[in-house]
Amino acid sequence: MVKAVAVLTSSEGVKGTVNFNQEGDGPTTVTGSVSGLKPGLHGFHVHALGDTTNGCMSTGPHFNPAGKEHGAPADENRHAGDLGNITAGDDGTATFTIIDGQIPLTGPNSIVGRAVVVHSDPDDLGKGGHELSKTTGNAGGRVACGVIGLQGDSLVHKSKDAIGKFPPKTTRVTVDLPPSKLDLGFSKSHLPQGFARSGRDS
Ligand SMILES: [Cu+2]
Ligand SMILES: [Zn+2]
Repeated sequence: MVKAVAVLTSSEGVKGTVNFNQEGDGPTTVTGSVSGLKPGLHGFHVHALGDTTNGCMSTGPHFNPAGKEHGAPADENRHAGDLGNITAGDDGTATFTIIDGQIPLTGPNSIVGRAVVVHSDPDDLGKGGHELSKTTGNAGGRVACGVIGLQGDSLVHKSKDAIGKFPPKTTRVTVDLPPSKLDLGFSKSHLPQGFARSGRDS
């Protein structure tokens, strides 16, 4: 299981958290909650870049490694980043679960390090007939965004491997053994104060 998360921020009071989970080569499950939105539909995409130096404007276009047109999540002709719309209730909060096969968390088309963006208006899913329909879904401004980053559990098995390659910290406590086994050339009583106490970090 690989896990990633994006913390969405905005200059317009919109905020939220979006979680991504992928098991093996299976689809990615996206769950999230975004608050501070106007009620209704809001375009929801993975954009190509994880660059927020100029706010959400610098996150680039929709993530589109296959060079396709903008579309609906179920369309064959869609950007990989096209996740459709999320729907905010009367309280301005959108809570959602999306399962999608084109946004892996590993491999050459991984979305880790890119950005998730919420728009001010509905995404027309490429079918609105507007000049922007086939590129952005005419979803309006970018009201919130966050960079997708790996979450801790993703690296659990790697951490265990790494730990196995280093001596455990308790090997420093060899001063608890009789001085004759230390072969350090001096006795325990001459060790600096504190040296013999434990292997704990200060
Ligand atoms: Cu977008
Ligand atoms: Zn798109």
